[in-house]
Amino acid sequence: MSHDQAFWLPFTANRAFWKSPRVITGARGHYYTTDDGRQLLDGFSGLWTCGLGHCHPKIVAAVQEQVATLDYAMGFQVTNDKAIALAREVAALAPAGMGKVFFTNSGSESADTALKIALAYHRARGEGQRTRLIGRERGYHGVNFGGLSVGGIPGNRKVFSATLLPGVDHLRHTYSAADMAFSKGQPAWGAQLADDLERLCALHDASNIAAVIVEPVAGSTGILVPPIGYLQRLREICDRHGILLIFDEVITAFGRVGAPFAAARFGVTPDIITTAKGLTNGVVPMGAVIVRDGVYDALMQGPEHVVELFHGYTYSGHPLAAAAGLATLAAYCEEDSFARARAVEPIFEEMIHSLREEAKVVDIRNVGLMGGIELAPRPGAVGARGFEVFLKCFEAGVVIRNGGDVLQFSPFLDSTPDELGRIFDTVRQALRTVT
Ligand code: PXG
Ligand code: PLP
Repeated sequence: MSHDQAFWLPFTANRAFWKSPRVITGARGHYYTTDDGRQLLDGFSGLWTCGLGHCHPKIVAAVQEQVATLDYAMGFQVTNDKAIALAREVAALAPAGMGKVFFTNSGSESADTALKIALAYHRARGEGQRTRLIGRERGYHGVNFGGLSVGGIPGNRKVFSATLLPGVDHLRHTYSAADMAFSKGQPAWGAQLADDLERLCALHDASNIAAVIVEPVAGSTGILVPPIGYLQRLREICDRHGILLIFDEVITAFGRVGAPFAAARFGVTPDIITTAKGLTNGVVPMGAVIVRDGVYDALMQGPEHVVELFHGYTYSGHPLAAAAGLATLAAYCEEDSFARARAVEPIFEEMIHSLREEAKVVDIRNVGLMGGIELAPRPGAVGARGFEVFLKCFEAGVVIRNGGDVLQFSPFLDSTPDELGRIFDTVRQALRTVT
């Protein structure tokens, strides 16, 4: 038997895929090359990952040099120079007072790491009864058991329902079509939805709750932008009850919302920030969990020779990933990428909302360079219409993504008006031919 189709693709309809495979073999700047020699304009920056463009020359050079200098060094009780340097740079970019950085290899690992740090923190302070974790409906925190448990995407949870973590509850999600459809940027309505946390504090007793984890802007679930004042109110409630606030910024960090972090954009500082994707421009897998100094300090107890946190990955702070991260952060700075993204945002906003009158469009949402166009589902075939628009765009030379019937956009931080115009013209044509 041939093993030509041995690869089991993640989050993919595998049988349909192998009937007409879509295979990328190269990339440069804003374009992919396919195995049949076509050039595709990437409207999704990889998978929210590559805001600086593909094969950025300085990142490529840094990785090439690193792999020939230090391939790997033991990461427990020993480390490498690049990991130390990258932690320093990440901390310098982070909100004031968030000065400690724990490295992982992905967003999923970042989410599980953050939840474990929160539990360890409370225990170290003598509040070991604080074990409950609060997520939010429609939240995505990766696919490992911790992140899946606090996550709120029904399709991801269904099969694993009985084996999710106990002691988890969820805030209601922040979407209400009747109150916020076609909002540009943050919806004016909905700050009061944060009060749902007070309901859970009353139900479980706040003294049992360790942490609340939310995406500042929910990405995978179809771009849910936080209502004005919502994140501030979550912060206030957490402070009132001694609960740690975790922002999952795997998508929103490093320029995606026109700032180093969504925390900076929205003016709310959490206790822990999880990142991945844009940390290395997607070039080498890596995540980072950024922690408020006081949380770290609370854990630095006991005899000095004893490990303070029994957690870590073989590849935490991998030198190749750290070299990519250092070059990536330098490029963001040199190219003024976050301010550029902020400057592109109004053009992106105007163009995405120009699709409002197209048939089948029921909502359009955006903030920073994150955008979603929600389509009415085809009766009896939820998600089919969104997937067909994705396919039509791919055939027409533009890569977008669909999460069910929400078309998703994540253009490069230095996108030009012409590129954005081509992306949305292609989507418009696809919408006019899809049934
Ligand atoms: N948290 C958030 C907020 C994410 O967006 C993860 C955690 C998990 O990261 P890893 O690196 O383990 O995949 C993510 C990942 C989509 C899509 O369609 C988004 C992600 C993954 C797959 C699809 O928007 N984000
Ligand atoms: N499984 C086994 C048998 C291992 O020895 C290890 C690490 O040493 C792991 C899983 C975890 O791998 P990682 O540290 O890459 O997450």
